[in-house]
Amino acid sequence: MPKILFAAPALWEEYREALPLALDQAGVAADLVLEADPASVDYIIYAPSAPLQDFTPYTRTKAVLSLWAGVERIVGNATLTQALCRMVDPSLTEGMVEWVVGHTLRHHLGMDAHIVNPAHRWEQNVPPLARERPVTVLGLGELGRACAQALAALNFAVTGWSRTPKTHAGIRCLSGREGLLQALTGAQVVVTLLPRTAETENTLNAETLALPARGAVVLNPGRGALIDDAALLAALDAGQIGHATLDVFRVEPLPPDHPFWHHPRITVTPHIAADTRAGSAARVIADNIRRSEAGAPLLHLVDRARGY
Ligand code: NDP
Ligand code: OXD
Repeated sequence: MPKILFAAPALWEEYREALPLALDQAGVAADLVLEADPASVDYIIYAPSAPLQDFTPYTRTKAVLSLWAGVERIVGNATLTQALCRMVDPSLTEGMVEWVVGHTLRHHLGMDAHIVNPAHRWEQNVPPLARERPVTVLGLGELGRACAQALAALNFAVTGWSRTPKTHAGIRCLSGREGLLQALTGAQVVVTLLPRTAETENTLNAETLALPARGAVVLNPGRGALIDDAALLAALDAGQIGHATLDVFRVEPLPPDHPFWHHPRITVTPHIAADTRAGSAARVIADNIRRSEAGAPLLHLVDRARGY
């Protein structure tokens, strides 16, 4: 019977019922523990809050299973030689699609002007149709692709950008440095859904923030480090960027004195764009353990060299 160490004690309350149920439903008889002799552990369930940082003694561990999609806080851990799997979960994707579509529609339809209209102005500013609104999604992975497809289904003129070339119906797909410049040029909404790696840091900077249409909106549910904070503030102050809705930050919780809290054209959401929900995440973990125990390849493996 495999031994599974749940190494994220702060999350145990959320998972204490969901995990045994999911393991049972997957047909996996396992010993699920909160503490164990490292040499006896077959699988580790991990979150960035986990106190466990030295994986050296976990000599028989077949996989470390992250409850988070983004793995930048573990992928560079030199003691981690075991396989690392990240979270890819339909509920997480669904949540991200809702956040991205919701915040895109807010700006597309100009909702703010009607929600806050103390002078009761009758101003008929009719928005263009979605098909006339170019939206660029940086990152065409599990989350970016689903968001791009949902926006395209609403008729937005969607461009997606990724590291390797892609083809997705209804989406103009670009890649590479030249592709980034093309993808950003003239965009009216830019969504950043890249992982944080050495290559993606400051993807939006003074140079690239100058490319979208004047007054464009930036939505960042990816990671704070994808954007150069000072360049974003300068672009907002200059009117080049009209609004930024930010869910993730270099430091979280966002410190109370951070200028993002106080800027009139920044909306802060507190890293809630897509939550990992225990019920569905437990099923993903249980299914991966079932596969591994049956000798099938693990799903959602992180490529350590790539960093995501
Ligand atoms: P994936 O790994 O599935 O996709 C990543 C995408 O980014 C891929 O299309 C990849 O390209 C592209 N990419 C990576 N590096 C580069 C690069 N150097 N240049 C161009 N494109 C690049 O990740 P997910 O879609 O599952 O998640 C994306 C991120 O979303 C996570 O890493 C995490 O940071 C964030 N996240 C935020 C949440 C929130 O609540 N705010 C919740 C969950 C995740 P290619 O396809 O060619 O490999
Ligand atoms: C994640 C996140 O990476 O919540 O899962 O940001």
